[in-house]
Amino acid sequence: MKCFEKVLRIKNLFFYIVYTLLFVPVNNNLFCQKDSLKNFVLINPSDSPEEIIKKAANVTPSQRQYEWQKLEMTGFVHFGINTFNEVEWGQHNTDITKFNPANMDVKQWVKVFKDAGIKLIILTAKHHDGFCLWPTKFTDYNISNTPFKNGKGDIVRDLSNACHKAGIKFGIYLSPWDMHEKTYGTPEYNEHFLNQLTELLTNYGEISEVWFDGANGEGPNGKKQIYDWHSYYQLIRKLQSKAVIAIMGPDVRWVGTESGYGRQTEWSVLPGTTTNQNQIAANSQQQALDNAFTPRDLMDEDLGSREKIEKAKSLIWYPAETNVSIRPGWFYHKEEDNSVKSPYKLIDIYYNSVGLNGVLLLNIPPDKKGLINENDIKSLQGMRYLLDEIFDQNLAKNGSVNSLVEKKGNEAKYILDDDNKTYWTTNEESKRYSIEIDFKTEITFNRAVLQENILDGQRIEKFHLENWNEKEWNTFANATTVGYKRLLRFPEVTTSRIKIVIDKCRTIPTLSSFGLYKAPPEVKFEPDKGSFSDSIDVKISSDTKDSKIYYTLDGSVPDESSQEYNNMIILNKTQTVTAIAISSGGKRSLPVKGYFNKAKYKIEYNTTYDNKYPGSGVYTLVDGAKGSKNFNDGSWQGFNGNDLDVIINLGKIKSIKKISAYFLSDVNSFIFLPPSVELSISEDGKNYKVLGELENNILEKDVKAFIHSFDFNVKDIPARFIHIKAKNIGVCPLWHKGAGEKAWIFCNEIGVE
Ligand code: FUL
Repeated sequence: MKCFEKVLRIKNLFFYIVYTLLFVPVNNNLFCQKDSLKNFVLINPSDSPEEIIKKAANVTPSQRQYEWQKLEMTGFVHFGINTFNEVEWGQHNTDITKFNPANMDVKQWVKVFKDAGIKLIILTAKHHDGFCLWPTKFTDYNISNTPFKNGKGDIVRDLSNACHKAGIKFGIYLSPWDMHEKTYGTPEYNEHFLNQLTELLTNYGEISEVWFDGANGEGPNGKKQIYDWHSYYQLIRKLQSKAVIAIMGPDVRWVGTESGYGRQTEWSVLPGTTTNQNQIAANSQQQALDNAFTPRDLMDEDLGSREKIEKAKSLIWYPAETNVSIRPGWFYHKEEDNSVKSPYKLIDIYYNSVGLNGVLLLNIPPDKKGLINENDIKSLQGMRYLLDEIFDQNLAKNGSVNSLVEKKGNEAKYILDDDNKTYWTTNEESKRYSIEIDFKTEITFNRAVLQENILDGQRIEKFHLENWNEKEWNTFANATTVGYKRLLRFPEVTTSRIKIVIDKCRTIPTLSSFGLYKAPPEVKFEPDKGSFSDSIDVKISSDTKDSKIYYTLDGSVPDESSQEYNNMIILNKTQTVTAIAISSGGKRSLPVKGYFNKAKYKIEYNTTYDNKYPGSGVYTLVDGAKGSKNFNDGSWQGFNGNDLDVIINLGKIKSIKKISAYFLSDVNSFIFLPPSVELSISEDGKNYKVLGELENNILEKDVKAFIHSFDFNVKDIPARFIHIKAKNIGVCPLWHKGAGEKAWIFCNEIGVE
């Protein structure tokens, strides 16, 4: 055996020598590059503003930050005991025996993510409730004490294996806040947390991202924890040196919102928090940063302008991660099946995250069965279709590129090759830089992509694009920062020449890549939905000039054989319009639906609804359309702090049997049922008779969102006018987190039978 090992070692040595001989030049380069990466620099009190800008321009990502940035799209899986209780945050003592995903299929998850173009998946190994998805030795509150696979399950194992097999990177979310762990709030908890980290970082192959959330609530004994962040970082560096530490860590920062929309000006170089020269002297640069890094609030609009960095004591490379969920919640809730973000919304998020120098972290939560829902899959497929269609062909590719200033070896032509490592730069600083591209023939485009060579730093502060319109140069797009990637959308431009003009830059600029693209057409309705009284005029438009629009009125997906849209469509009954646009080049939009509902009756308002939640306008309550439990699904009309008081006019005297008023309760979102609803009727609109008042006796505290209908069974009473008065509790009650703030009532229909 020993002898065999020796042979192996000799063999390895042999390979090492051959490898070194063959690849030394390449690798040396790599190492040089690595050595020259400086993601942390101190500012000396004597540094002039110019010197500070120069320093900022030369702060660069560490190798792990650079590898992470190149992923562009990463994915989040929120899955755990919350999935089974349909809550966002669990409790310290939740019964975990409910955890039993019957059709659990991690391969399906990985396929869905991979097909969407996602390159890394982060799993909530432990969320704030403390329940662990792997059989940790350090608490019983874990998957082995659930019925799942008779206690033999390990979702961290299954998902990490499936990811690695599919060539997808794997990351972990280990919530520092642990509501269940009894040592939480004491120094022992830091030991416990390190033990759990050690399990996750040693038993599951390569971990590429460790995600630390900032929430620090109370543990089971009411105490909060003082986290020993630096020992966590040290352990991660030791066990998984390539992993980035995100959010409450030194490598990747939170963009500052969970909407999916980053800043228009997004700097990766930010003021640091340290001034300690000794730390730099005593440690490697990265260790110095880890030791000095203090998690902090990063929600400001301006994080890295000249003004900010000139006041800084140090500068760090600290790029933005833009996290957002495909659904309203992070965990799966059945009631959100119809609130999955549409492909166009996801594309908008893509432009505003990846396209704004960020990395997108998109959450797609599996359901109780352990599967990703088909609505999420459809949306992701739509998003992928659009991304592939948009970025299919770089129309600038065959242009000839010219810049008056360029450095030898870094000529402007390199912005059009497919290699991100080659780039354009200049020898000297100047006030303005301009690169011209001549396509020889006219091209039409409406999207642009720019990339800086961030291995040299992030430098461009302002730029614009011009096209030659046979008379003069005309600006068609402008923006501020570029960084790793900047995507621009603008109305179609047809031209044979363009210019990229850099108006402001920190020292000399670099540009590694440039592209022009033509997106498939997109259709829009005007209005995009609505309720109407007699008839409604619906206009459909496409953002692409040379496209045709087709539509159907029966819900089916239109194609070239469907009705072609020319003018307005006039609807005089409840109908769904489905439209697509097809460009002359054959590029297709996704089908888009518009829902138009004809009101059954007339309605008058004695109180006003809030314009933030208008539902589908004045006929919302009488259009026959109801919605889901999601307050934001567009079906609900909201009254903020005031009552709902309306009169419905049936048009003639009718014999009525039942009146039902549908209200939403979602106390988490400040929406309460009316404490009482009063009904009165009239035949002439002058003399009203009160038929009754229904009270709400449901205790809404601690209850999830639900719809409640106040039903008046009135047994064949003649009436033409129906008067409904629903009281608002006014302000949120004392037990509520918004105590004293205005409360809402939400109504989406008043049904008359
Ligand atoms: C937040 C957490 O509190 C949420 O539950 C979720 O995990 C989100 C990604 O981070 O801060």
